[in-house]
Amino acid sequence: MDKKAIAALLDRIETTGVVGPANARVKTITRRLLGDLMLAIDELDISSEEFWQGLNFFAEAGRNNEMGLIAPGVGLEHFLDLRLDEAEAKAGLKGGTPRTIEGPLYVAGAPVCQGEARLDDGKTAGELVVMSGTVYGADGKPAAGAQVEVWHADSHGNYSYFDSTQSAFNLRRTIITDEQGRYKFRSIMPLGYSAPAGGSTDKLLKMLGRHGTRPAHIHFFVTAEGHRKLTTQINIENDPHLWDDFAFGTRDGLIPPIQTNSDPASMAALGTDKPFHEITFDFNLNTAEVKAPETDIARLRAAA
Ligand code: MBD
Ligand code: FE
Repeated sequence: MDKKAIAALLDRIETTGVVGPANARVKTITRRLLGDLMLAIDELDISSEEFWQGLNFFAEAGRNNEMGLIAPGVGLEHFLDLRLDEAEAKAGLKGGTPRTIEGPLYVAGAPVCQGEARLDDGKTAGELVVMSGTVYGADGKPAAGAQVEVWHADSHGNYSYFDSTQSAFNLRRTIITDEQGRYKFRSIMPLGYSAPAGGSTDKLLKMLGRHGTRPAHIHFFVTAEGHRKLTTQINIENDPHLWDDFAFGTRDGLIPPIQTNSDPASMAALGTDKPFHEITFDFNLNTAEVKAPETDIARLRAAA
């Protein structure tokens, strides 16, 4: 198709039916994305049938509430991380715990605990895990009173709230670090999440010949006064999908070693007669005094 005809149509779309001032940003983005789509339709010779199938795919994904799952599944959420990394590097930021995708399964309003927390409700089956560490500020000193929001899946890969069989805020807490900047929690070992079978994400991934499974992981938001918000995860080492994550969340520096503790006194203190898993992981935050895009990202999130 004649590129000039596309440009002329885009001009006409912009100027037709104007009844008031436009949002300039929305206008720019709309023109660009529409134009790129028209070019793609033309150059890939996308048929009318394919066009309507595509449109209905997104409509269905919206009805299924899976748009937030398709974004990480096609690598777009990781792309946003890579862009932020580059912006921070350009702004001169060095070090700090690597960020990785938030994903669509955070729920605001989890119970707040001081220093320590138990994440599981005691009814959720799974191997016991104890995770602890220190939050360090940009000055290298422990950050007391920092907020560690943690959430993860159960041993079937399901998240409370989205899985209505789990109790409210199961495997979700907000932990405030103690005077030494430390946090600690006990929970149960998660399993990697999989995109719901038969859903929009699953359908797309199947057509791409890909699976929709993540390796086991634990999510964190770490916030402290004067620091950039850190969105990250740790992975459970040795998961078969560790470097085969459909959502591209695994990163070097986010795979702590996991120890097995079979000390009888430690086991007894936790009320278990089985050895348990121990993870130590520190978070290093960056200063807010930097000219880089905001990391406390506003987006629609679930709230109980
Ligand atoms: C998850 O648990 C997740 O973390 C992401 C990024 C996408 C889907 C499910
Ligand atoms: Fe997750």
